[in-house]
Parts: sequence; structure tokens; C-alpha cells
Amino acid sequence: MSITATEAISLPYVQAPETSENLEWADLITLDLSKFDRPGGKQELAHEFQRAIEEVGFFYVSNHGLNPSEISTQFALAKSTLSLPTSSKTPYRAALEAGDYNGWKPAGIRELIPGVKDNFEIYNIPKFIDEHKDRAHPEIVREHWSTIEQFSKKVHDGIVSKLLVIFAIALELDDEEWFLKRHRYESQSGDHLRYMKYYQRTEDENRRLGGVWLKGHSDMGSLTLLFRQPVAALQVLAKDGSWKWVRPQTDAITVNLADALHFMTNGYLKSSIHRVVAPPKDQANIDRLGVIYMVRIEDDTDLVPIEDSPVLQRLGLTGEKVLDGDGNAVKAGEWVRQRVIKNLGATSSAKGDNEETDVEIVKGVSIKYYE
Ligand SMILES: O=C(O)CCC(=O)C(=O)O
Ligand SMILES: [Fe+2]
Repeated sequence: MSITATEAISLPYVQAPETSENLEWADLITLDLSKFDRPGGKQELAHEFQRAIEEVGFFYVSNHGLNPSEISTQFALAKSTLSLPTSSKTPYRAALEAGDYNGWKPAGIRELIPGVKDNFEIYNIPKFIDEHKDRAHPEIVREHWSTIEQFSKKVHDGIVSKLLVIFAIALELDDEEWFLKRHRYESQSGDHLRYMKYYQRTEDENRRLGGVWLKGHSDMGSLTLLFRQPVAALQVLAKDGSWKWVRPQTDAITVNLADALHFMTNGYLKSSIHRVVAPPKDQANIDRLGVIYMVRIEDDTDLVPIEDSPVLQRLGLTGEKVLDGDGNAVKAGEWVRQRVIKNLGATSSAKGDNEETDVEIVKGVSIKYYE
């Protein structure tokens, strides 16, 4: 990791007040990362983590080591970046058609139902490795480059790395660093920091959409970290088939597991299905800003069950491999690339995106989208 001499700067950002509505919140556990370095702490966390995944692949992480001003600074940068005029963002448009999500995704490029387009804009900043060092970014991002770099690396080194060790222990792998060795910061993978903004919608649009802004999906990589923002809209599909709201918990990061871990454990670690809906009435007039870190396993990894895991062996989950139509294991990088491309493909569907169900990602392997 390169040491930068430039000090990270702090920018103020004031979050909106929380909703006062009584929503049906999901009951999620919190992993307290301050336990990690204590004797027996990792094992305790792995045990707690196992309980979390029996329910849904969503949990909170507290005492994560980032201070509130580091997180506020990222929200301030997300706001400034996404508030730039369209002409200042257009040069950085992501090459989505080629399966590359880095850069700017404009709002309104997908039709959700006939006549109603998506309402979210994204700016994705890939991890800080040589492969991406010549990538162009808007001036606001360039100006704060070292602050963003320090944040991104701190998330990876201080939080993601610990979670990856906890997962290895939970699977009883001999090598605690099994996942770490496949998530090396310097290696090629689609890890990125995401600034995201959902524009408020009219009541009429919400009614036509049945309130669904981003329909039920799983994430493509290994895990997703959502930094706290108070606008309620994220929902998770519970075991009983109902949608529960995910509460933005004070000082905690919300984490969900994603496709790569699901494939590599045959669903023992669940790639949780979640969606984004219209916020409650008292938050309906807020543009919802998000700061998210997407973790992805190294591109070259085969997405097949980990045969060395005694837990997976005991549960009989090591035998069955998901293979593509040619009988080959799916590579992590290709999975992500094809999912980004297929996400766009839904735009041309005559029926509109909200009615899609099964989508083939690589030959012979499909995923489901939920209403
Ligand atoms: O905005 C959110 O809370 C979740 C976003 C999301 O699910 C995604 O970007 O994959
Ligand atoms: Fe997601």
C-alpha cells in the first residue's frame, strides 16, 4: 500500500432526519469489530456471523474504525460530484455496454415500466491500483483524490479484511486468510467506491411503479458495505417471503453478502435479495444520497464451492457446482461483466423492466429479479 503524504481533508455534510413512521424493520445482528483483536474475538464474531446468515445475508458492523467525519466527507463528495451539471459528467460515462461500471451512470437509462425510467445516478470510483491510475475523473474527484484513496483503502484494509477472516473461520477453513488471499487489493477485481443518488418521484410515478425504484436483486461481487444514511428505502427479502425495511443504524455500516460468496458456498452464505422502494411520506421529498463500497473477489477466481470447508462438507454442499453451458466454472470477473451488460439489456424489453424475472447471465446460468 502506498503511503501518501497528503493529509485527508474533512468536509461537512448534514444528513436528513430519520423517519418517524413505524415501519416493519428487519431484525439484523450487529458484529462489533472491536472484538476482532481480542483473544477469541474472531471466533466469537464468526459464531455470531453464522447466526446472521441463518436469517438473511444482511448484518450491521459497528466499531469499524472509520470516524464520522471521514464518512461525512464522502457524503459531501458524493453530493458535489453528482450535483455537477450533466455536461460535466458526460465525459466520464461508464462503458456499461462493455460491462464496465466505473465512472458515471446517468439516471433514466433503464425503463422500469413503459414510460417510467429509473431515477438513480451513480459515480463509481475503482480501487486505487495501477490499472486505473490514468482514468479521467471530474475535477472535484481529482481535487480530493488522496482523501478518497485513503478512505477506500481504509475500508478494504480495516473492515473488509476483518470480515473476510471472519467468513473463513465460520467455514472452518484451516487458512484464516483463504478469502483475503483472493481479495488482494493490488489484484484485478471490480472493487469500487460508489456515490449514488435517487431523485425523488411524484406520487403518480410511485403509484405506477407500485413504489419499487430498484427491483429485488442480488449484488454481483462478494459483499456490499452501505454507509449510514437515514432515508428509509432499502428492503430485504426475509425468509418468510416478506419484504422488511433495513434500518439505518447509528454509527454502523450495513453489509450484505453477494453472488460470489453464494456460489463458493453453494448458498450457505446467501446472496441476499434486496430492493429499493419509495421512502415513507416524511422523507418523500428528499433526494436520497448513498455512499457504498462494493467488494469483489479477484476476477480470475472460479466461482465453485470451497471443497476444503468442513462446514460445507458436513452440509453436503461441496459436490454441486454451477457450471456454464460449456461445462466450465464461471469466473468472477466474467460474471460481473455479464451482469452489468445484462442489466442494461432490460431497457429494450417491450414489457418494461419491472416485469422481468429470469435473466441469463452467462450461457446456462440465470438469475432472478423480484417484483
Ligand atoms: O441504495 C441502496 O440502499 C442499495 C443500492 C443497491 O442495492 C445497489 O446499488 O446494488
Ligand atoms: Fe444491491
